[in-house]
Amino acid sequence: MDCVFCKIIAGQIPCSKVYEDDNVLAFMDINPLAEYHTLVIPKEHFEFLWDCPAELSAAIGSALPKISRAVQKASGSDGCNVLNNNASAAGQAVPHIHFHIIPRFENDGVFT
Ligand code: DGP
Repeated sequence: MDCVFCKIIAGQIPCSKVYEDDNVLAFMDINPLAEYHTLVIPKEHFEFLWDCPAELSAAIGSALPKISRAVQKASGSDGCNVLNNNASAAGQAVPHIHFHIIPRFENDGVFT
């Protein structure tokens, strides 16, 4: 197993866990673009979003609203970006599906 996120799921690499259910794990990004930048991943390994089965996609989709609300409350942010970089051409560095939840504040300049 050479996937860093699978190692986090297996407990072989520590993380700051913020949410967990049967299918999904969420934890703080090690290289945050903003405080409380959170990653949401399926526990089952798939490299690309377009390979994610419907049931697992539904589990991720069900978790994202509650995790983004928790991130918003913790950070006090005005909004957030929820985004998936799918494949290297789109900026995917870790080959395990993940969604970024990035707190945003008015005029914070994180993304132009
Ligand atoms: P992406 O470019 O979409 O593949 O973003 C990968 C993100 O994963 C990046 O923001 C940093 C984060 N990351 C990489 N390795 C680790 C790790 O070992 N622990 C945690 N918490 N985050 C990691």
